[in-house]
Amino acid sequence: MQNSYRQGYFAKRALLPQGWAHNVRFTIQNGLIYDIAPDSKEQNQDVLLSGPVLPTLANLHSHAFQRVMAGVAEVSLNPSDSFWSWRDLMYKVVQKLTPNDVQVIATQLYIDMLKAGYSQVGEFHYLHHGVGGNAYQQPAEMAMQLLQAADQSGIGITLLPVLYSHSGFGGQIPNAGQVRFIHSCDSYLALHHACEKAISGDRSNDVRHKLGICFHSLRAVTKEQIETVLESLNKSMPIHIHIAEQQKEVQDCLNWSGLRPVQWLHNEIGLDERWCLVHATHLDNSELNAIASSNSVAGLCPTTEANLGDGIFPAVAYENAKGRWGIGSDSHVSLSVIEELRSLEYSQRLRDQQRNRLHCAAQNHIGDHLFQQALLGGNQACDVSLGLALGNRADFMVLDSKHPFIDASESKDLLNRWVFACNENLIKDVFVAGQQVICDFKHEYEESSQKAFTQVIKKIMYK
Ligand code: NGQ
Ligand code: ZN
Repeated sequence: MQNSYRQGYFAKRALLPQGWAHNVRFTIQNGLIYDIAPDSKEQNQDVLLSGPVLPTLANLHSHAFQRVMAGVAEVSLNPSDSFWSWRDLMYKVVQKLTPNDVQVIATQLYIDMLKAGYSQVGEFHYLHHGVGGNAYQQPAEMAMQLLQAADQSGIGITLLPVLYSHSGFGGQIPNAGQVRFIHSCDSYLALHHACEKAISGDRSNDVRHKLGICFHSLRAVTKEQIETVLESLNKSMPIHIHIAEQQKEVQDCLNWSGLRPVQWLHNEIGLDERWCLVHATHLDNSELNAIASSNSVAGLCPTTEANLGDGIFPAVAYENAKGRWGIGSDSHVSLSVIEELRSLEYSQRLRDQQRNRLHCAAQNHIGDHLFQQALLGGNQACDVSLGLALGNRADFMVLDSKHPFIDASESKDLLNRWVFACNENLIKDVFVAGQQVICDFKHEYEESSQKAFTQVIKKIMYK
């Protein structure tokens, strides 16, 4: 898949792990960065990159199918509209989707992610079965649609097949809206092996595809199930779970176990750097410190969390405790790295009635700090190495040098300009594992993908 020829690239400025550098020359071989040096000279056969070069990010939390309903739940139907009434609507959409629909939706979604500066997607995949809950002959049928969508778009995917068995704490039986999600431990392990086979078959040489373990939430699995799965599967894969997103979930967990969700997970299972705790919105101090000191990643999805009315993640306190975090676009009401980062910072400002909340001793530029943290957290949660450094996967994006803010800004201001003062898309070119997937703002298959997606939206939402 990747090119074994070694190609050179040259950028007048590029964001390296140590900060902005000038006259950066790097070469790529087999999809990886073979060498990289600032203060270099352009060489004859080099590709000249036309603007500032940045790493792309991993989008650590996605439910691809939800893109089809993005924006239509913004209708007041009841004074008590909530996360839970949104979920009822989402379950209705779920009942209609065919494997081909999922592939069409995901392909367009992944193209849009690439255009937004994400080059890896953590796909939290729980729509496993046919209508009515009938298992497909091939247990990984739906997962394979997602892998194909990733292949067509050129994005890297960290496939996270989800174990989902129950509707509430203490092993409650699933409800009618959940029948397409449900696995026992045994059937989950079979699914996981089928996914592994799908990835390690034709795609085994592909540095873009990864596999992880996933529990939908503490509502959906029992302690015994978590233990069995973790015991049965490879010990190095990332582990994702939704946790403590809504106050009701915290309260239900307390009623069931006497413990708050993160406390329960920390005490009963244990946390380490393999874990990505998605949302983790509602934390007391001891939970916040437990996540931070375990080196787990908090999987923050600021635009979805705002859209669903979850609450405000305590990011200032969490960063003071040296907590790691990354970003995800989750329900896909927004596909924009900058909007996720900006929303996170602004939520802290609105709560604290202060400015400039997220920064660190080494970095007082908010945009730079946010971008760097999201890069590291996304890498850890999705099991990838993005970032312009030797040996890393050769993923990067080029910003539009024609834009006055990009052209005129000194490097120290560039990320702040982009994150806080630009709404138009300034991502001109995107490369994944050395292959150019976005060229002058466009994706090769964009037109046909958009046509197919339009038909699926009409069929699912308006027929
Ligand atoms: C999901 N999404 O599984 O898609 C969830 C909602 C639930 C978010 N938490 C459903 N954003 O948690 O039960
Ligand atoms: Zn989610």
